[in-house]
Amino acid sequence: MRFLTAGESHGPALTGIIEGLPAGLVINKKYINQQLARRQGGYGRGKRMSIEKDSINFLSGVRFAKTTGSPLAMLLENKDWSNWEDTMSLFNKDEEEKGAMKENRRDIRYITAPRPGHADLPGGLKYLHRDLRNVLERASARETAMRVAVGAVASLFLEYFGIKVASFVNAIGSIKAAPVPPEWNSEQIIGARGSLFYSLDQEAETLMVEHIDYAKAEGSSLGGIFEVHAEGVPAGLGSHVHWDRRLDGRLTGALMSIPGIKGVEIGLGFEAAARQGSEAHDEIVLDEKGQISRANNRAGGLEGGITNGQTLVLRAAMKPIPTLRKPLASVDLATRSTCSASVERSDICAVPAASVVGEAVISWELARAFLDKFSGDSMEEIREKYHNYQLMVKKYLGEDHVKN
Ligand code: EPS
Repeated sequence: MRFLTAGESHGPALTGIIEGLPAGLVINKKYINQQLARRQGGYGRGKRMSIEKDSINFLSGVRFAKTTGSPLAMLLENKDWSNWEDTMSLFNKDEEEKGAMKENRRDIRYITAPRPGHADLPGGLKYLHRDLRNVLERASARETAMRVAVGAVASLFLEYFGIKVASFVNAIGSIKAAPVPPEWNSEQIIGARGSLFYSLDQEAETLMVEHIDYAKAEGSSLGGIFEVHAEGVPAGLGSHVHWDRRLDGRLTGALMSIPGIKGVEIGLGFEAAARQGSEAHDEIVLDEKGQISRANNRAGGLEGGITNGQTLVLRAAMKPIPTLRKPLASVDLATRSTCSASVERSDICAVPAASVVGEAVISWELARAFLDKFSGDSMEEIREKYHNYQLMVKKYLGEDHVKN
């Protein structure tokens, strides 16, 4: 299963195609739109979010609300496009100008002063773009809206097999929320969704609001940390046998691919480096029912690149958004003179939104790993393979006397 997205932040629309989805998956549009609305929320977002009201359109691959097995094509319109038709014209204006930037063209918003921390300069160097808008339009986190739609389809697939993925915010800048125990279940975590920062600590959120307001007044921005849990994941997804089959690499790679993410952890993460071995692992024990279990979940549900049946716990750190109203120093590439970096409309903080994207990318990678193991072209075929494997695992663990 794979997906592609296309679309610029201020172009007409974002598009996404998922190929390899099994037939027979029920597509719940309302659920997908709820996830899109969550991505638009969170305290600290900019004006763009009041322009857009993301709502998914399906173009193919679904019939009577069920997938057919053919590629699923989705479209998200950019309402803001009507304000950008000149600057982002697909043909007319650019063709007229033959690629040259004319200063007298005031209606076209060219960018030549790269923002430190954004893709502007490296993207300009790589593609030899003189107008850095060609870079930022695609580097913009607007693209993550389609990834949330794709991830929501993946989570509909996972929920069918009892797997739930949920996220929450545990820090905005230097303000930390109280830690959440690794055994917290998804229902408790989903309780974070209604709050300003999607965190589980209302007291910390009061301080987070002040922190954002201060950063805004300073013309600055803030990053933070979010956490993703996946519950009900069977043991045996991923593999230790080859580097690119290790699921921890795939999951963390997916999180790192979200714009602004600079660090990722699984389970204890960086803290494990400071602990002794005796304090860093999860002892294998027999629980009160006599079943093989684990004393805790420091590994975050992954050992040897394979899921071990415990809840997956991943964390990601997002840097502050690089667009600053009080901009950092830059050099204008058109004039080679020192200047202030360009200022675009932006967010002060998008960590709550990133937590929703995190949930989406983890759902996607888990659905892929699930299909790697229980591959099939229809939901029925996959369900049967999964069911058989569950019986085999019970037998392997000597629990086959337990009624299924
Ligand atoms: C975003 C859309 C963008 C930004 C933001 C995230 O819209 P616009 O550029 O029109 O304001 O609000 O993107 C960035 C901060 C960035 O650096 O790319 C979105 O839909 O998430």
